[in-house]
Amino acid sequence: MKFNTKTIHGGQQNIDPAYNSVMPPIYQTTTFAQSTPHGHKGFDYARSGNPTRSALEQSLASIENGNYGIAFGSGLAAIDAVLKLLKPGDEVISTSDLYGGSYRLFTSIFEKFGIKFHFVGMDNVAHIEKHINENTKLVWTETPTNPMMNIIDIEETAIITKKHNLLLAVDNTFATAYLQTPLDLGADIVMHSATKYLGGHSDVIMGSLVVNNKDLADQLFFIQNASGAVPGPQDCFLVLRGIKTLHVRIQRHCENGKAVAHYLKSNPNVDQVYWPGFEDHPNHDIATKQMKDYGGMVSFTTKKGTLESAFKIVENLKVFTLAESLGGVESLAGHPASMTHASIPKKDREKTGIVDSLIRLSVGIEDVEDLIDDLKQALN
Ligand code: P1T
Repeated sequence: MKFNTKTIHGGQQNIDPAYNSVMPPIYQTTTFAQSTPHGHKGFDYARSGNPTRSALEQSLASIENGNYGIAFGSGLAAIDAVLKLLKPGDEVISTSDLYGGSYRLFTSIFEKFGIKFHFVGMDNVAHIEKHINENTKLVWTETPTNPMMNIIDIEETAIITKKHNLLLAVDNTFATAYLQTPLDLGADIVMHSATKYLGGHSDVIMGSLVVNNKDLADQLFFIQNASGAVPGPQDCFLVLRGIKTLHVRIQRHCENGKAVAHYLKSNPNVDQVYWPGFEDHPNHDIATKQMKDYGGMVSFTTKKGTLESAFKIVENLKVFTLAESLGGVESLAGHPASMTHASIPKKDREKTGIVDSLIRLSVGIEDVEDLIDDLKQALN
């Protein structure tokens, strides 16, 4: 099956043996009757498993070209489950440019439990190897990164992690499986904030992991049940519905993202524009190699370079909504330094380029002329 067909049919065979409904029923139940207390086959308690969740998990596995999909109550809950594979004393090498909430989870929660994190600029993968020692267990990447749109070479990173017998996890939230499939490039775990493009309509918080290896899947399913951060069946239904239009939505996000990025570059009040489709983007060639297109996320700084100049723009936008999050059909604008990345200390934030005048756009699928007109008036 090719990708677009998989978004609709992948893993969806025999989803309703009772009535053959085309979409899976929403099994709104906490528990399932058992015929015997021992040796029961099938679903029992709904934290451990639910048929609507299973239908979604099979869809997730199918679109990411993996064997096992595992759904969680949020993207952070999915990342939390990956870190629970580790034990005190273990070390993680993470990209230094990543979602602020991932950074906060690493430093405010897991450091307390004795896990050590090294934050490294991974736009050059040679930087990774310098931090590997006998305690290193996991390399955590995000590509394109949030919000600087840096591109990390997944294939080259996987060569390093395989050589040193480390797990490689890729946060694929910005690209989605439509643009890149990290497992095919050698990653062990692909993670999503399904809240974003997979759900696609800004109406559900969810996270997911997809893996190929059975032992790893068993450990993660164990953590999913034992820690209990599972999504409800209504939310699973919504994400499953979102995935069915993922390919058409992402195509339009990419078209509109490209037009907005080029418009911003031509605006005299804009300084830098961060979008991997530009030929002068530092890792444009890697983006072209590993992605089908360049995505709908664009960040930029103002010529004035001040916090006030960025605030004025995001407050004046009318079609773009000033809000956290991304990946929905509607365009959103955010100010990373005071919103999504406020939990990263200012000096660390600025090292990666998250300066006070940086604005991040999640370009939606409205008519692009309306988006550009809106930016034109707000940037005036
Ligand atoms: O919000 P949640 O579903 O828990 O996902 C966390 C997360 C993980 N990884 C990436 C790359 C993300 O962008 C996010 C969430 N990001 C936002 C809310 C945001 O506006 O950037």
